[in-house]
Amino acid sequence: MLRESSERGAPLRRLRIAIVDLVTKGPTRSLWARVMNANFASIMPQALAVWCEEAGHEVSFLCYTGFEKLPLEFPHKPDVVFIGAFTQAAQLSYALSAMLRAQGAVTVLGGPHARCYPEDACRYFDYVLGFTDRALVRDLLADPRPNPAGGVHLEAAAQPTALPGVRERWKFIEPTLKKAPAIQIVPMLGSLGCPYTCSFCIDSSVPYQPLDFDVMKDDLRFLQTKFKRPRVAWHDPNFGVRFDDVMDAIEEAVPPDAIDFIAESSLSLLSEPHLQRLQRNGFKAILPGVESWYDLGNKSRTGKQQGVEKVLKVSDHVNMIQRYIPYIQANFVMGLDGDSGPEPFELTKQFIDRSPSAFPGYSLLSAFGRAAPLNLDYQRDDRVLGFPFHFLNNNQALNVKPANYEWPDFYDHVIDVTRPSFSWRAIGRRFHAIKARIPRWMNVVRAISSEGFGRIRYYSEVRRQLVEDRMFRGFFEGEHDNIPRFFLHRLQKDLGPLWDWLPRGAIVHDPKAYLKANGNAKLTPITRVAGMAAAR
Ligand code: B12
Ligand code: SF4
Repeated sequence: MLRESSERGAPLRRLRIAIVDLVTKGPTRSLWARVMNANFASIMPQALAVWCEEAGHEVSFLCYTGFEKLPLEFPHKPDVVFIGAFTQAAQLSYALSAMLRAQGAVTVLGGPHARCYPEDACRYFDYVLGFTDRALVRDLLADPRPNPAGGVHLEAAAQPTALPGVRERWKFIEPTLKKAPAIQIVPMLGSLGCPYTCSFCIDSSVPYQPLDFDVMKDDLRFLQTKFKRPRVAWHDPNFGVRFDDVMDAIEEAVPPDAIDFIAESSLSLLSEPHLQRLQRNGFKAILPGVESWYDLGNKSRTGKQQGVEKVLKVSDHVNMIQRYIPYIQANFVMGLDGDSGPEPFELTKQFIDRSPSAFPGYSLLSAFGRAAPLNLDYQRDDRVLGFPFHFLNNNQALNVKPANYEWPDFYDHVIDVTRPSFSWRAIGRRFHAIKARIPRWMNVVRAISSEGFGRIRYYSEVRRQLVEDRMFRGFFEGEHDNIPRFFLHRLQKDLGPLWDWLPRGAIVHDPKAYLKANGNAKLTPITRVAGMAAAR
């Protein structure tokens, strides 16, 4: 067991540590990705890098945006590699881990995938971390041993109470932002957890906790020394829960409207007086969650109002926000159990018509393993399908069988709402409804890139295969568990040279692992793979 030297606090063994932030799941050429991926980097890998250096280790840091060459290369042969991954990058991370372990490194996975699917990730990593704080990292690095027979799942008792701020993370933020050619956005965090309890959300069971306001103020001042006009994206799950405290801190730290801010906030927090204050302080983009016309009324401040009534209310609210904030993305979840028939989709179209300036962010309902308590119900009802993780990014697969739709009908509706949302008419209306130059062009790029046009093509192809290919449809119906070639080919293409490193069995997972861990399952075998992937 290695121990820290008592004299200088330096570790007995200085480790070479590589930290990889997988912002995306494979190579890309999309214009949107080119402009934005580096701006979607995570805070935790940067925080981890600070902690590792503080503990005396040598750190190399890499943010993978889809434009770097695969397999990734590091300046020195690392002893330990930390990988941060969303579930969509699970297979990429598994292949990387296999390659690095073969080269003698100990591998550690953290991030949303590790939190949602620890059982699966332990099959491919030496360590899998849930909530992570400085003490956990220090303990792990005291004696990082390989665990070839199965990874060790470690987690802190709760979310950390403090994280390194921008000033400390700058060394790792700067090279990441060099990869963003047009606009650079610095990630910041003011709070963790959320007081709301939306049943599908990973933070519905994590207590709300603000982070240190003094660190926040210092970071904002620091950024003014780095950019003429800094841009900051708040990664808080729900920004502004303690609205006055956060605004007081911003106002104390920097002059009004000195920094462009972006935040994800629920409509219930966006009252007119709050918007006036946000505008005064430079907030330029807000991403409220509408989610559904039939559920989650408390979050959008519409109480018991549903259907058309809610559309009118939300639409008026969004149009009011637009008077203060130039860029709005309204988020919707499609496939929730409260929805049935064409009406929810028709209502979304009405909303688009009534609120032409808002960019609609559509997500397909996704049950990310342990993310939300609601997932236990889906698993108990045998409704969760084993789509490869690679497609679980809120838009390429809905991994819960819809309660009230046949699959082709569901996709018809999805296409029916996506098309008019990204038609040239809608693009034009959005463009003219917004005065500010960057937001109006951002919307055009998003619509004509993978998110708009790309998704219409993708959903149309899925819809076609659902009606023409019995085997494809059977997988969606849960009649068999042979993953369709459509998905396998895409996965192979995305992994490129790393495909050969993907361990046997790593394309499939047990969609009921969470339920089984809770000791309440009708046991079914894990998903199998047919055809070419059987070789994995
Ligand atoms: C901010 C945010 C974003 C931002 C910033 C993303 C980023 N790179 O961090 C933006 C808007 C860009 C974004 C995009 C997406 N997001 Co998002 N996002 C969030 C949100 C609201 C907060 C996450 C956060 O930063 N929390 C603060 C950190 C400090 O806490 P934490 O995430 O709990 O992390 C703890 C541990 O997991 C661990 N940890 C985290 N990372 C790492 C890394 C390492 C190496 C280690 C060791 C530990 C570790 O330490 C932390 C402290 O305990 C969450 C929802 C939520 N309420 O949590 C969704 C969430 C993470 N997003 C989600 C998804 C699906 C996406 C998208 C795929 C959506 C899309 N289709 O575009 C993309 C993917 C982007 C990408 N980088 O791959 C899912 C992820 C589910 C999953 N298992 O993959 C979540 C959980 C929302 C949900 N649907 O429930 N997102
Ligand atoms: S308000 Fe947002 S962050 Fe909070 S529980 Fe609901 S979806 Fe999650």
